[in-house]
Amino acid sequence: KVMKQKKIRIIGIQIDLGQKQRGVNMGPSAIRYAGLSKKLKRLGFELHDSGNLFVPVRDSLDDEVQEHFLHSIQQVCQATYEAGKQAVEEGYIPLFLGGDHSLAIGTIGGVTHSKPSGVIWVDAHGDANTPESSPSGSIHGMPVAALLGEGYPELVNVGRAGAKISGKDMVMIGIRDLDGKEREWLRKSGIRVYTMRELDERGMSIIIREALQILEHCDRLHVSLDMDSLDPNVAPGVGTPSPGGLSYREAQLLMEIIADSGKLASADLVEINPILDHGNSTAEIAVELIASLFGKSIL
Ligand code: 6HN
Ligand code: MN
Ligand code: MN
Ligand code: MN
Repeated sequence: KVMKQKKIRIIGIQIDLGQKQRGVNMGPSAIRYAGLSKKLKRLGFELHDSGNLFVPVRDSLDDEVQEHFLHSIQQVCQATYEAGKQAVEEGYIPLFLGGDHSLAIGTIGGVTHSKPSGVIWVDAHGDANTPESSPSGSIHGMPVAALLGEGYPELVNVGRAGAKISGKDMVMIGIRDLDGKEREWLRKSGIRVYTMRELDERGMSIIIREALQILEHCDRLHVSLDMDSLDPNVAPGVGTPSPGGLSYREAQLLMEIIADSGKLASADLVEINPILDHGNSTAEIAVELIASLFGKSIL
């Protein structure tokens, strides 16, 4: 199957407010520097890089530290929502470059504004904490709960009131690091969670085909790719590394099989921290994965 849409809009979001490490705000630059536009153009896409959305500089927000930057994250997610909604309405596939994963509250909200979408969440983590369950307080650990209607009302109600998706419209792949209450919440959420254990036992090919079957009722798919889903030996430039992750080949196969579905309609590429990277290797791998997600094939 071939993708129907041939126009991509790149939207950079230099947000580092959802977590504690410095440097993840440099992600959009690192990804562009790694040659994203050129690779996607070579695949025959029309490309529109809309630049970066406004994100306040962390050092200018000392008064928000106690509140985990909730107010500014809400504002950035609201702007992200609008940008995602507009891109879809104008016939683009939005490709959001992060920044930390808190931005997914805006991206997934925005792309589901007028049409529903299934979500494939690729991550070491569940990102399904609420302010009560979170051990860190960091908002990048909360977007899934917020998208399903739980947690800070300021985040739940970004763009439009209430939940943006339901559990049956989401699958998670690569999961290996959950907090106690987060685990309980996920079990009841209706989200199909493919852990690393299940992946090791059954293999990526079988799992992603099954996941696409679960999302068969969705005409459009959003992929949220957190680069910490990969093993830290492969992708060291991330703020919350977790051992025992996807190999480069597993991640490639995942992207290739999703591309085959012909249903990719939007994507996030998040959590790249160039300060912690070896050279620019994590961004370079990310660009290779995105090319496969957009249909690059070997032969
Ligand atoms: N991410 N579960 C941890 C927390 O602080 O809530 C880690 C979250 C990581 C979030 O990688 O996008
Ligand atoms: Mn994440
Ligand atoms: Mn993660
Ligand atoms: Mn706190």
